[in-house]
This record gives sequence, C-alpha cells and structure tokens, in this order.
Amino acid sequence: MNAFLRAWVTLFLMLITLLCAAPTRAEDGYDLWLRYRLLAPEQAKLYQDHASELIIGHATSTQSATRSELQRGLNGLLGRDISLSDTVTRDGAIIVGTPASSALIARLSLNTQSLGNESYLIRSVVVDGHAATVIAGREDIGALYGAFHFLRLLQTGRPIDHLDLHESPRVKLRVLNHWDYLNGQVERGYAGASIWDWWKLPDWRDPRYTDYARANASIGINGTVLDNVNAGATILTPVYLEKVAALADVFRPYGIRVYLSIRFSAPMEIGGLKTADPLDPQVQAWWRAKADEIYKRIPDFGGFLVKANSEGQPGPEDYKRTHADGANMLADALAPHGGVVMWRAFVYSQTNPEDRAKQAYDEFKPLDGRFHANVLIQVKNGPVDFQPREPFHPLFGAMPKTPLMMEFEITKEYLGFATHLVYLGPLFEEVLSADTMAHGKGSTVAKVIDGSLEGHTLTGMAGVANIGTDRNWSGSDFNQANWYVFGRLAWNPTLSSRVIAEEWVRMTFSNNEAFVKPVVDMMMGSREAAVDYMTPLGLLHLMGPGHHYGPAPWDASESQADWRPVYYHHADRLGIGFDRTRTGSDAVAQYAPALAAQFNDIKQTPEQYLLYFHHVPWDYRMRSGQTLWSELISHYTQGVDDIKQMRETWSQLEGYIDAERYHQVATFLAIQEKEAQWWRDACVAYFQNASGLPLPTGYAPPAHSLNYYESLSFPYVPGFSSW
Ligand code: BDP
Repeated sequence: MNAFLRAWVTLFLMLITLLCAAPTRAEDGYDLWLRYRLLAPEQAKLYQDHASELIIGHATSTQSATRSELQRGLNGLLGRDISLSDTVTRDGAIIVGTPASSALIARLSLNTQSLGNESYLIRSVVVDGHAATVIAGREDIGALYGAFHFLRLLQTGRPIDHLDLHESPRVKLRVLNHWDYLNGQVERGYAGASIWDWWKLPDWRDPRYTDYARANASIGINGTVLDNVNAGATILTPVYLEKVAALADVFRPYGIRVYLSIRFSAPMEIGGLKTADPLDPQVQAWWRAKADEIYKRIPDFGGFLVKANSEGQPGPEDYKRTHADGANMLADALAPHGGVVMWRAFVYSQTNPEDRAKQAYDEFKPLDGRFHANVLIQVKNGPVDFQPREPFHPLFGAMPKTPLMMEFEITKEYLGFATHLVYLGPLFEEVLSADTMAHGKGSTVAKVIDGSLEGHTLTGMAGVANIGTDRNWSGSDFNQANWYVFGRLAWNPTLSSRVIAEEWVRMTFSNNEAFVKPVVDMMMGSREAAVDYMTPLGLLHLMGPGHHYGPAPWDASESQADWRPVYYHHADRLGIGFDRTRTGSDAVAQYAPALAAQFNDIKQTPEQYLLYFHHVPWDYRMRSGQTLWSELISHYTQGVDDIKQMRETWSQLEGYIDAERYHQVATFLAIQEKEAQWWRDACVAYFQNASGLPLPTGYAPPAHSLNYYESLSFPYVPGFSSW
C-alpha cells in the first residue's frame, strides 16, 4: 500500500470510528427527551419505507411549529432530509394537519369532527394508491400533539406500519406551577435560578422559552403559572404584565396558556385601596379592571392561582370571609374572559391546635357546592405536605360538587433535591390509583381528577416545576423524568408509570435493551428506596427545619408546632407514630366509612401507613413476625442497600451512553448513597435514643453519635436561604 493510499485508509477508519462513536458523543442534557439523535441502523430499518415526504401547512404559528418539529425530529432520527410536498407522490408520505389546514385531510374524511380540541389521530392510510401516515387533529394543537406522539414512536423504536391511534387528554388543565420569584430565585428549586429573565423581558425572548414550550407541548402540558404561590403584587403591575404577555406570545403556538399566582391583598399594595375584603364593591371592581387589563394584553390568559390564609399569606379570612367568598370574587372578574381560579386547599393555621392533616378538609368540605363554575380547588396529593409517602388526601371524593385539581410536587423538596435519583412516577401512580371508595368501590383519585366520577368537565392537574437555568433544566438528568411523567399522567392519569419510565429512558438515553431494562427497574425501585432511608412505615416530616435538607427527627426549633418533626412521630420509650384513630385525632373519619374503618384498625392498616395512623408500641408484631423496632431498622437499612445496588447497576452501564451524563449520574448516585447512609444513621441513632432498645443483631450501628448528627448545620441550602 503506498503512503497516499495508507493515508486515505487511515482517514477512512478514523471517520468510521467517529461515526460509530456518534451515539455516545458528549451531551449536556439540554435536549431533554427531544434529542432526535440518529437511530441505530436496526431501528432505522423499521422506517426505511416511511417518511419519504412531509405534507404539512405553515399558515399558522402552530402549524409552523409542528412542521419544524417534524423536520427536526425526522431528519435527526433518520439521518436524511425529508422533503416537503403538496401532494402525495410516493409511498411513505406523512400528512399532517386539520381538515381546515389540509385539503388532503379534508378529503380523507377521518371524522375529525368527533375529536376534542386537543385530540388527534394517527392512522396508516392509502392515498392515491400510495401508503401514507396521516396525523390529524380537529385543531392545529391536536396535530402538534400528534406529531410529538409520532416522533415518540420513532424515538422509542416502535413499528409504524399499521397505525390506528386516537388520543384525547383526560384532564383539561395540565399545568406547571413555577415557584419562581421575580428576583430570579426559585423556592424549593434545585436546578439553578428562574428561567424567566424578567429583567430583559419583554424585549429579549430567550430561545430557551421556545424549547421550554416544545418540551411541555411534547407531553401535553398546556398551562404554566409563572410565579410563586407565595406571591407578591408586583407581577400585576403594567410593567410586569407586559413581560408576561411576551412569554404568552412565545408559548401560544405550543398551546400553552399563562396563569399567574396572585397576592390576595394586591388591591391594597398596588391599588391604593384600604381593604382587600372580597365583598367590598371597590375591591371587586379593582379585580374586574385588573382582569380586563390582563386580557387586553393576553387574550388567552388562563387565570389565577391563589394561596390564601396559609403560611402567612393574606386571604379572605382576614375579613372573616370564607375561601368561597375569596375565590368567587376573583372568578367573577375572570369569567367574562373565560379564565379560571385555581384556589389551593393547602391551608392550615398557626393558631389551630387541630391535627394539621385534618385542617384542609375541615376548611373546604363544608364549602362544597359554594364555588362558582370557573373555580377549581387545587389539592396536594397528601393531607400533610408532599412527603415521600402519605395516604391520599381525604378531600378527593369528598367534594363531589366542586372540581378538584391534583397538585403534585415535581421538584424534590422532600426527596433528595437534585442529586438523589428518585423517579416520582410510582408516587404519582400510587396516589392516582388509590381508591377513595367515596362513591363505591373503584372511585379512584384518578377518576376524581379526570372528572369522570363526579361529572365535571373542568378538570386539572398541577405539578410544582423542577425547572431552572441549569443546562439540563432539572438539576440532574434523572429529574427530567419527573417532569416527563407528570405531563404524561396529566394527559392520562391511568397510564402506568413503568411504561412512561421506559419511554423516557429510550428517548433520553438509549434504545439498547441491555440498558433500558436495568435502568427502568432502577427507576421503579428508587422511590421506595427513598421512603425506606428517609421515612419508612408511614413516618413523615423528619427533615431539617426550614431548608428541608437531611434528617432532623429531633428538631423542635421551629416556631410553629406542626413544622417540627417531633410533632409528627411522637417517639418515646413506649412507641412511635401519630394516633389518627377515633380515639386519637380522628383524622380517619375524613375518609369514606369503609376506609375509615380500615385505617382505624391497626391490623387492617397497610403497613406503609402504619405510623401515619397509629401510635404503636415498639414491640408490636408486624406481619413479617418481627417487632416494629426491628422492622423499622430493617427498612432504614434496606433503603441504603438499595442505593448501593443502584450504584452497582449503573456501574455496569458505562459505555451505553455519553461519558458526560454517565459520570454525572454515577457521581450523584455516590452522593445519594452517602446521604442515604446519613439519613439512616441519624434516624436510627435518634429512634434508638428514644426507644432505649438495642439494635437488632446483624445491623451496623450508626457511624456517629446522635450528638454529631444534631450538631450539623447547613448554611446556603439551595431553594431556601434568602427569602
Ligand atoms: C411547602 C414548602 C413551602 C411552600 C408550601 C406551599 O416547604 O416552601 O410554600 O409547601 O405549598 O411544602 O405553599
């Protein structure tokens, strides 16, 4: 071989190596699950007779967005340029649109009239003798959702030869709640600062806003509340409304409406009024005028989210009015424009000595039927507060005349912040599939939320966002899965969290089965592992005061009793747990009679909720035959072992994905193991001190003394320090 030829061969080999290495080239997580990287050859083969040409309009901004997403997706996945066409000229065409936007679709008479606004169908058809795939909606947004679904099929390696899909969202309002302050901080945010660059808005529309909208639309999210529920009044001033309008413009093509958290006392703070009493005509007029002003700028504005009379926020009770008075007053201002009020049920008071878990129900249940038609009550999944595990909120099923929205926390305030790998799908699914028994067996929370149980058409699900300026958006690659699963379950609350995890893994990392299976298994077990090393057997609220980082079961420093861990576990020499039975706080009575009886009886209570409902002696015999004390220690230890196992699993997967993401996950898992051990050891040390019992044989003692764990302090914890 002469030198010239050798050089060419070397160059060729280098090129091949580079090409082969392409799937694992550096990635920073920015693309989320919309990576559209070249499919492996065996997958691409599935689609060789497809995607020959794309027939799609671009008359509206949503159509343009759909078109560019499909081009970007198909070109990336298949590695070829898909040509645009007006007619079907060969097999494999993709036809996208609505009967109004596409003469071809109108001609196919697909019965799109029976579809809802956001619904779509994807069907394999024959047009003018050619095999084609049609993605059709009644409205543009349906076609966009359909396009994302179609891309997902390719991204996850599914066959597309004989498609006949029909999808409609089961929930109407699928909304992210950003707990973002106007100064850029994010309350309980672990992914950097707020992505809203308020200072540069409205002029500078960061391209990131468009990517945010794409990501949300890809999973069907159709609303976003831009500011924190602990709201200031400034967001309602003209300067800020102009900024809000700019964001609304960016999101509109993607079917996303903006909403605002409002401060109930805004008429006083920025309106110069002496009161914010919802029954005061001047206050009512102020809100009406404010709503008119907002809709002038943002004709499709979604409405208001309100946290009132809770944790120091102002509200109607300041004027001896009810939550219904407050919500209805705002609802009336929004109603002429089609807006809604999402009024939070997360209400408990500093002065009420009642069990905190009971207070929201006590407050809201009597108001059922008193809210105007455009009010939804937004209820956290559990009665206390987004803990690693709680039973479902007893309000679900208890207010049949009122639309109840679900509120999940996607950001992992209580589940290890950014670094712990905790997939929240199983948590969400556990709550949604819980049977409230409110209207007989099968009255699941999902059916309350989607309106089917009690006949509501106004329905909603909210998720407290985990999004920030971090390059990977969510603070870690695996946290992206929690954003993803929220959207998918908001679209259809009966989907399986495992199926969703698998979709996500395939799109985010790899379709290689040797990777997918162990990673999905790891994700599915991760929430239970966290429950075990943090709050097993129905314990909750054991985290550090204020910042909520790390274990502090001993803590009694908070000003308010029900902010203190000791309030929740009641551990002493005799036993542990919160007695919510009939002879205790009687929180059980807030559930449907059959469930109340079950939770009231220690023998029938599922052990995962044992210490939530019962105060139990340490020597109580668990179903396993072990004492409660031994079982508690075994759960704590199991949690740590599970994380060790997750690390082991991950260590086998190097090389399947790019080195950057691989190494960050590996390092975060190491942090998680360290912190799981810390949680376990600190809790074991504390509960051992409380019980006075020796550790069961075979279990390692905590690495340090209880004093040591109690002495730790954590300045500058993210998501908390400076408000
Ligand atoms: C708690 C959070 C706090 C929120 C509150 C809420 O610690 O930061 O303001 O929920 O949901 O869990 O209003």
